[in-house]
Amino acid sequence: MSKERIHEYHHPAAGWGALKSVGKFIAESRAPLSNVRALLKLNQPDGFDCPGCAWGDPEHGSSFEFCENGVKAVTWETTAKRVTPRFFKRHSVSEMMGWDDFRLEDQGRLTAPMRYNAATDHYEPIEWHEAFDLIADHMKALEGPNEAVFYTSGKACNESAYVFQLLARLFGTNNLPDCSNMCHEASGAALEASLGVGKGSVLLEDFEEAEAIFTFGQNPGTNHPRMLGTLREAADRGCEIVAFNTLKERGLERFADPQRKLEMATNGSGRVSTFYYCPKLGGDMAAVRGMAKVLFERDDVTGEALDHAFIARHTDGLAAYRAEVAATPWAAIEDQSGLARSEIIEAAEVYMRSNATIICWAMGLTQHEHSVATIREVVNLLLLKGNIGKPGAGTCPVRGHSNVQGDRTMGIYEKPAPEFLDALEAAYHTPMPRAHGVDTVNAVRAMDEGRAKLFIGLAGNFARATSDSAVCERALKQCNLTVHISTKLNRSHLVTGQDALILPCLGRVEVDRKADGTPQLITVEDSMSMVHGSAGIHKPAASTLVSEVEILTQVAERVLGNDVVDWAALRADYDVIREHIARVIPGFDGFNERVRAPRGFWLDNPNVSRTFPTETGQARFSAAALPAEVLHQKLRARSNWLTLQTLRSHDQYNTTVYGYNDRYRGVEGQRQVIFVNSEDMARLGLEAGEFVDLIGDESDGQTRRAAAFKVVRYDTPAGCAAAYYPETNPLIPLDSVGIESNTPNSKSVAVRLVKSQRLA
Ligand SMILES: Nc1nc2c(c(=O)[nH]1)N[C@H]1C(S)=C(S)[C@@H](COP(=O)(O)OP(=O)(O)OC[C@H]3O[C@@H](n4cnc5c(=O)[nH]c(N)nc54)[C@H](O)[C@@H]3O)O[C@H]1N2
Ligand SMILES: Nc1nc2c(c(=O)[nH]1)N[C@H]1C(S)=C(S)[C@@H](COP(=O)(O)OP(=O)(O)OC[C@H]3O[C@@H](n4cnc5c(=O)[nH]c(N)nc54)[C@H](O)[C@@H]3O)O[C@H]1N2
Ligand SMILES: [Mo]
Repeated sequence: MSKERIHEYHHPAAGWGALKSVGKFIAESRAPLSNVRALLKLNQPDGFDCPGCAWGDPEHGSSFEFCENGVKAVTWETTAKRVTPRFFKRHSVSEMMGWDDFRLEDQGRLTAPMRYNAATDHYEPIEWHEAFDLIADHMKALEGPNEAVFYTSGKACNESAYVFQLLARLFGTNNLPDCSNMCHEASGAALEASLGVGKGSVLLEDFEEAEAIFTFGQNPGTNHPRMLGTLREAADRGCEIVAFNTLKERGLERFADPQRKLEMATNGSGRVSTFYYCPKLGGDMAAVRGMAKVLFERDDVTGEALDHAFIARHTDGLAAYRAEVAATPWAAIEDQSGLARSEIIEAAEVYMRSNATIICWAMGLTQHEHSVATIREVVNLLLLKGNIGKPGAGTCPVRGHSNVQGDRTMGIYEKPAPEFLDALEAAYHTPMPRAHGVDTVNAVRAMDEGRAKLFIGLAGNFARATSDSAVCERALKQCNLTVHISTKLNRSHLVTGQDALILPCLGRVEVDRKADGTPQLITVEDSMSMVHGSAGIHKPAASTLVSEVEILTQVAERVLGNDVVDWAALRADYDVIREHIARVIPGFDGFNERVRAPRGFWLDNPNVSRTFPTETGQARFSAAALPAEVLHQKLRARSNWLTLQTLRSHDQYNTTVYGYNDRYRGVEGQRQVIFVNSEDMARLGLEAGEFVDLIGDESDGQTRRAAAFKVVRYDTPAGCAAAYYPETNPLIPLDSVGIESNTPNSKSVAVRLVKSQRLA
């Protein structure tokens, strides 16, 4: 761990800092040469899909796409460190419960299937076939299929996701929660309601034609570094970039491209955003409402601010929306957004002068109580100027995990559409469960209340990623069996049910071979609905590792038999899985041929041709009132409470902590920090560098605390603080969720700060 230090970061994002950091990660993974080889194959036509993020690949992928994020993800997976049965013999589960997230995953790749022994408090080796039998026995012993929960993280490829949902549904349940429930659920719900398709409508090419690009609640410098290059190119050709972010994120402000030699040599600092606004947490709906107000007012005068032809032909609900906007007073807009009317007018001017606008967003919009309404308001703004279904314009929810969008396409969803179930029934001649299953928050409730007794996690770190950590852990511990299909050790493995298994699997960079030695292909779908193949190139981390598909089909075979599905055929050749997918899921005809084309293929999104499969067949304006008060307004009157957003540092991938630096925010060697505005520090009597404990809402009797966070003075709007996830998940009540999305409100958490006993 490097020395603890807080300082101001003056350099542009990416640039030399990123190169230095990359060198460090390659060296520390202890497998330098093979890593470099792996990197050269990353996101290339014949390589493997980067496990980093879901940003699209350029059309002509001949040049090596450099990305710090990708380097970290790959070196983390190709590390030479190993977690063997001997390791588990040395360390009890109770001992490892005292380790932090970095230390757990830094032990290296899991190598052997392990079963928890409560008597010794150690994980002990188990044979693969015994593990499969054990899971099957537990599943068969349940009183009903809804007692099982099948969780998926967006790292899972299309083939394993399809098999996983098929196993769950043939078993009889739609209990298929996923990381999307905590991530872009609100985007899907809002887009589905407004436009009839729960996915973004832009392609990477659209960024080359946009005249303005707005980003809301997103930190691409850290979380989607390849997007920075796209934004930079757009800025270079005169496209206006407008950022709405509660924090001044370095990557959005300035950026030096490692692929441009001159810029690197001069440490040039090209501006990325032309305009940068810092709304208060949860204040974006008000900001966008204000922009719409400016558009309507201008149109009343000129008759040209709106795209009347588009609105008449393709939308409904304008009159109600117009009335709602007119009824929203500027005072409410300014108070809720924390932005001045003049700033909102300035942003609206950019929007009005652009003939093609893309709006991007991520967790800063999706993890609030009013996220669905906010994203529908963003769509309203796009509709006003016909910015959907034309080149250079559209919606761009920037996804997180590399295949989170694909997993949903494959049917990982607790509320499947009836047509999807019909297609499964037609293909397998077996009735499918129709009742909705549980999402992540409801899965925790079901386990906590004894309604669910078996948990299987396909990738991910459920116990750590989910809100209300103490409640979530209590829930998992009550299960008869917990199973985690994983590449690395994490906290979820330590939160054991009465019986518990860790099943290690191949990572995406590794070769997965058929019985005859030829390599298998897997597929993924990116944020822009491009489906492409991925094949690992590395020797597996251990000869004992098997693929996710192998694990899932072995379990399925034991539980369901081979009458309906020939599971052995699925695992023998993933082409067979893709044939099943082609039969069931629209858009996948000829899957096996099309995915072998150099850049794969695009899944048609009807929005692109201005088709809106909503209830009315039109794109729908939504006329919701602004929330009466968002959290920062509610807490204003309560002394020493702040609204906390929980976000990612530069050195982490969700619950995977690569290191303790957050380069662009000037934090070194530590993660237990809370960023607080100067005025709030004065009001609360806090000094920079002193330690506070964070206390969440405990009004329901549940203790919610996170101890010893160092106060860092930071340029964040008054009343709004920030700290890293997942350390702050114990503070978020399970019931604090978004309306219609049921996503934990990770970006508006009520917290009280008290000086730490330890170091006060
Ligand atoms: N290196 C790295 N890459 C990743 C990940 C990672 O952990 N590490 N995670 C992946 C995943 S799963 C996801 S979902 C994405 C996440 O990508 P992001 O959404 O960029 O991730 P967060 O760190 O949660 O950042 C939220 C951003 O929104 C801003 N924000 C918070 N609340 C508000 C608000 O109310 N209004 C506005 N306007 N801004 C707000 C914050 O200041 C912050 O810049 O990244 C993916 N890529
Ligand atoms: N407070 C707060 N909570 C949040 C968020 C937030 O912003 N704030 N963000 C939410 C978001 S956006 C998301 S997406 C979720 C993330 O939730 P998850 O997706 O559940 O969590 P990850 O940290 O991505 O999972 C990491 C683990 O995945 C396993 N893994 C990695 N690669 C592979 C693979 O190829 N195969 C298999 N089988 N396993 C693999 C490793 O064992 C690793 O320990 O967290 C959510 N939770
Ligand atoms: Mo995510």
